[in-house]
Amino acid sequence: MKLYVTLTSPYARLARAVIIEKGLQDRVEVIPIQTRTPDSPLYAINPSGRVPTLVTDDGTMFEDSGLICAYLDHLDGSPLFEIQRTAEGWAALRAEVRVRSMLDGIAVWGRELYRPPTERSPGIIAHETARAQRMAAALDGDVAAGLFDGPLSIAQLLLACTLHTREDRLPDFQWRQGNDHLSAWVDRFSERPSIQQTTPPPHPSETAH
Ligand SMILES: N[C@@H](CCC(=O)N[C@@H](CS)C(=O)NCC(=O)O)C(=O)O
Repeated sequence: MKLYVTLTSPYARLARAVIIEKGLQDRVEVIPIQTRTPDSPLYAINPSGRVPTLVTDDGTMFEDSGLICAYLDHLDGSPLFEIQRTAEGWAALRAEVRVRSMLDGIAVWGRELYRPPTERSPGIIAHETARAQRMAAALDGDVAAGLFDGPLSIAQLLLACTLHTREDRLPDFQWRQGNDHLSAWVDRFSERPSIQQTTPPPHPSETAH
């Protein structure tokens, strides 16, 4: 099957990390594709034009990193990332949603920077900057409370995919400042091969996303 990605998308990075964690490299071909252009070849595959997009061997298309990761996790019949609806499970799901919520805001912020400087909205940038800082502080508390310890989870992978080398693309996001638990956790967790091997290429210019 084929996974369409950009090498800079943190959502696609999560799916790439899950492929590595699950040892699915022989079953899933990762294909970088151009997004956000009028003639992106992705539109013929997925009308949303978003990555990650997965196309299975029978031509079925999946989008959304959460759904794709769940599908990939079940391919071998022994899912690693299933969360039971227990008290602990709800805590894990809440942590995962918090990371995704921070990432969704960072993605909006990054998109503003992708525009030519004269088309950027200072209001949106200020709103997303403040949101991201609040979320980083909240996640620092979650890490300190042990919510990102324990068995490997999608929440852990997504947190690392969101913050590892984020300074490179979003230097104004001071997520380490005052967030020592979060900062140390990301550095430690990012030593995993699935995070190292999915590191985005270096940022070519201030405006790329
Ligand atoms: N909820 C989606 C979000 C995916 C997403 O927004 N991907 C961005 C890249 S970070 C994208 O493909 N953007 C292309 C576009 O907006 O046309 C997921 O979890 O996969």
